[in-house]
Amino acid sequence: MPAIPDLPALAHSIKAWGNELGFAHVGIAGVDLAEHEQHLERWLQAGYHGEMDYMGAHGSKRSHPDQLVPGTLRVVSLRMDYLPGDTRMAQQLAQPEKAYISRYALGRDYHKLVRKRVQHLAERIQKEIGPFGFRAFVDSAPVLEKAIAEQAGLGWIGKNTLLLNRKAGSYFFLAELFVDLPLPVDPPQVSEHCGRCSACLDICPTQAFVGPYVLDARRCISYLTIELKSAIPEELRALIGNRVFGCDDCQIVCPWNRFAKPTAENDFKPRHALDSAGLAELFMWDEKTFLDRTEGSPLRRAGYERWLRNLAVGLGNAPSTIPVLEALKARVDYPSELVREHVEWALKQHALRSGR
Ligand code: B12
Ligand code: SF4
Ligand code: SF4
Repeated sequence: MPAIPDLPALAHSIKAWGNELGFAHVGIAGVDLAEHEQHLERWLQAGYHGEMDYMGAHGSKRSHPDQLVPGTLRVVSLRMDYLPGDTRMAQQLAQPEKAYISRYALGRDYHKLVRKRVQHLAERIQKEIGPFGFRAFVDSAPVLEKAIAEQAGLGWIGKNTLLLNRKAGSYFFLAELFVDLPLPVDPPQVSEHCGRCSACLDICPTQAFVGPYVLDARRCISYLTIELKSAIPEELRALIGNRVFGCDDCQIVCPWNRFAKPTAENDFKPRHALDSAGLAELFMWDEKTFLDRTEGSPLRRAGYERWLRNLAVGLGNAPSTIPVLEALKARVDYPSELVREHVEWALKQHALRSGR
């Protein structure tokens, strides 16, 4: 029979191993997320999830880790920084002919990379104590990741609905290791440090926040450019500006992100100069170029057709320069109805602005 592990010492080692594997912060939570379950239910009832049917598709599993993976007693919550240093976010956003790609998406897709690291952590624990029950998750499963992170003491859920940490801001991914070990839990974060600030709510280009802590995803640019499969609602197109994949405005403006640290992961650094590319240049990529240059990148999630849809919106909001107009005209006969309709809309914006 394997020896019963010294649980406090094991918890301590898990955190140290997590840090060695590139996680900036590791905490341990129990499985009671009752308060968050109610918030989730209200959010779903209001329909704020839009087309993201998966958000409501798993019954109560999302707020009960022990229903998702029976036998789970604790959740090890981990965060990994992703912000590449010197990405000139504000400058890129302020140049309407440039494409703004949200900073988490400039390099390699995080899902596999982070999950593999969590898996390594589990293997390290196994080496120490022998077989035990575990599951590793990053974003892709029905898990209330921010609520778990708050319970594990990694930070608080801010008014922008993201997990914030006083020493690190919010530019990080969250991941979890569900375990069947009765490890000692960390004190949950009970204080919140948004105070009277409302910068994120005020800056949101599409006014997607219904109020503090509540986001109507259907208006969020991240949803519109990444999750939404159909046409982008016309009344929101002008508000999207040059944001073509995700949006960072409610993080850029957050005072706690002054403390964000650049990522140590080379894989998250920008590929193909995506942090400074022009809209017209990206719109002229053919499908093969798109597939080649987005291999292993989060941008693949959009697919080529929606990539063009998003860029057409950006081009419609750009100044009427020759490269912008030529790029749009080159795609007026594009075979996809979705793309054509957005190109027509974009050309109409230029015609309206020039009074034609
Ligand atoms: C669905 C989803 C989205 C949707 C909806 C976002 C949302 N706020 O729910 C869309 C597509 C819009 C989106 C966008 C983004 N996302 Co996202 N997303 C998720 C996902 C899959 C689920 C989030 C969720 O559970 N939503 C359900 C609703 C109910 O939760 P909520 O709005 O956060 O509300 C919570 C609190 O605000 C509170 N609450 C709710 N109502 C009320 C009311 C009151 C009065 C109070 C006090 C509290 C309260 O309780 C709720 C439950 O904990 C998670 C991964 C995961 N599995 O958790 C990633 C995740 C949240 N996303 C992430 C990221 C990085 C982003 C973007 C920054 C990407 C980008 N640059 O474009 C944007 C940020 C937009 C924003 N401000 O949230 C990271 C966030 C990391 C962090 N530091 O927090 C996550 C954790 C993925 C990951 N593994 O790293 N996302
Ligand atoms: S990501 Fe952008 S659009 Fe979405 S809530 Fe934040 S500021 Fe608004
Ligand atoms: S911008 Fe202000 S209100 Fe919004 S999350 Fe940051 S501290 Fe909180």
